[in-house]
Amino acid sequence: MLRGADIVLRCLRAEGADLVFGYPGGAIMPLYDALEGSGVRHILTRHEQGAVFAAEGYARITGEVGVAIATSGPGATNLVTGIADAKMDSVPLVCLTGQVRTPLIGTDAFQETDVFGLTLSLTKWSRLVRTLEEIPAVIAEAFYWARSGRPGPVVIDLPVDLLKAKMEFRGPVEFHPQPRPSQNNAEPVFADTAITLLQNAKKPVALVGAGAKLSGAIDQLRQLLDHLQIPTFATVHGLGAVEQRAPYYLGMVGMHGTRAANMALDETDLLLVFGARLDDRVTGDPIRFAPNARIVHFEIDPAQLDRVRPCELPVVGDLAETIPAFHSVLNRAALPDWSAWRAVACGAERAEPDPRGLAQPTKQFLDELFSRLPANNVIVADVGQHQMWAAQRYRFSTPRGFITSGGLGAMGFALPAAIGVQLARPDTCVLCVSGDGGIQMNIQELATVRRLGLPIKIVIVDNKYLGMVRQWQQLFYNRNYAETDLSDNPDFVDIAKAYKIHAWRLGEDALRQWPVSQETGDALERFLKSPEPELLVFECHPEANVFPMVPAGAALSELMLEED
Ligand SMILES: Cc1ncc(C[n+]2csc(CCOP(=O)(O)OP(=O)(O)O)c2C)c(N)n1
Ligand SMILES: [Mg+2]
Repeated sequence: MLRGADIVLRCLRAEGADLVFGYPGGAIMPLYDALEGSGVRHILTRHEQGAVFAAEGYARITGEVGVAIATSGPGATNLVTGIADAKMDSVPLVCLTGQVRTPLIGTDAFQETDVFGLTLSLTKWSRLVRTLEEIPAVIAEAFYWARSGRPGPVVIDLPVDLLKAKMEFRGPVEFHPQPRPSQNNAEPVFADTAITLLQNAKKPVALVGAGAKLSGAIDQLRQLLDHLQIPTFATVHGLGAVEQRAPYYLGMVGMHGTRAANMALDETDLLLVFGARLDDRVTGDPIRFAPNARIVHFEIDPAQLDRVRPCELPVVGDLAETIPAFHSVLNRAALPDWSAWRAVACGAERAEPDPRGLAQPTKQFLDELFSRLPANNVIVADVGQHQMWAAQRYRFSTPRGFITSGGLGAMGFALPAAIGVQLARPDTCVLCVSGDGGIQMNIQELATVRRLGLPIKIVIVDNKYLGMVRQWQQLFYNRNYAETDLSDNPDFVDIAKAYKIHAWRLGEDALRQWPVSQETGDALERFLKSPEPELLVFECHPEANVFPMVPAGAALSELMLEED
């Protein structure tokens, strides 16, 4: 005979979830009572939002399901932002929430919230558990939906009486969904259409999104791109998927993408999309998006197709299967010579100029820092200007090496996510790049970092503003910097010290000398190599901006370049 709580933990282990993140409270106490000896390692964060972001960090780096646990009511509501984030960025996540006793459900009991209803539109699947007996099947199904197809978050709401009740446990079960007719692309039609489209294309391009890394089809994708040799660019979540040194690679596309990538996307007549949903940060004004392009869309989630306009050839399925199928079709056909187009799109005239303007020292600082990272590194960025600068300066070919809240854009993501990443990859150099605004949204997780002794390297790009919002105020709201001034920031070095984390400060002046002085170089080297947690406050010019920039609602061709 086992308690419901013991059964939950046994089932978690059966799913491979032996590292979980959470925060206890009344309705989930039986689960915490059962933790010891269960074989499940629980990481206590200092806020449930920290737990869910840490679980996401773990899931984003490993591709495995992340698990977050919270109590009912306020514990559960604190998970909501992370659930929404996981949905937007296709992160496999199982959230376990405690619930009030079954007979009290619906009575406005103490700490009762309708978590099921609250998260319905944010989850792939969710369940309020009603009987003890169904627990093994519910957990198996939850993990199945979290990781299957386009991954995403699920919620299991567990009434406390069921966690305490006992039953005979016959072991974990497996979930097998009803077989559905497959959406296989009928091979002959697919092959004919694909070949015709490519043979008629004069300016083809490839756009790589998160789906490329989620499918694990990196080698297959790189082989295909090497074969095609067409101008290629990535979304923020596609960074690292394409070999950086490939001569046809143009970097990031979209609102803060490179000029070359945005111009090629504006001019193309055939757009191959690999696992990207084409949201407005990538398309600019959807009406004027890639006006001459026919679209071939490789995508696992049919709901993402035809968002901007109908695509000529939808290729629905796991990219690990559809890319090789497409490649073998191409091997049968003679492709046009696109070298002249490639020379224009990838030519020196469109190359990125060296950093200049007020953001120059910050960009150089990031270049200097990134160039000193060991090959085995992961960058976890928060949300704002620093995030876009980090994405722009990212030069690695590691598919899961740049982690950020892209779809939801949730400030406060980076520090707790870095905790999940570092726990999953103890030997990796994890660099957390945050803003002075975002760090304060989950700064309490410095306690978690310290307690676990995680050697995370935290950089705060301190511009004393909610910089990204201030940039929009400067450019589009007549410099009315309403409520974005953070000049009364606390001293982050002192704060880190209070958490017993070594911290130091670097001014822009250190970057005016180029290359940097021996002293600065040594200090950065020590920072990155330290076996302990470290925090560095980089003082960024308050009015530095992120360029290039496609203003919201503008076409990609209306890109604003660096101010002089
Ligand atoms: C939770 C949350 N609240 C508000 C926003 C809106 N927002 C986007 S960027 C930004 C400014 C971030 O400031 P900071 O962390 O200092 O980064 P910076 O842009 O200055 O580099 C804000 C407020 C958001 N993305 N997430
Ligand atoms: Mg800031």
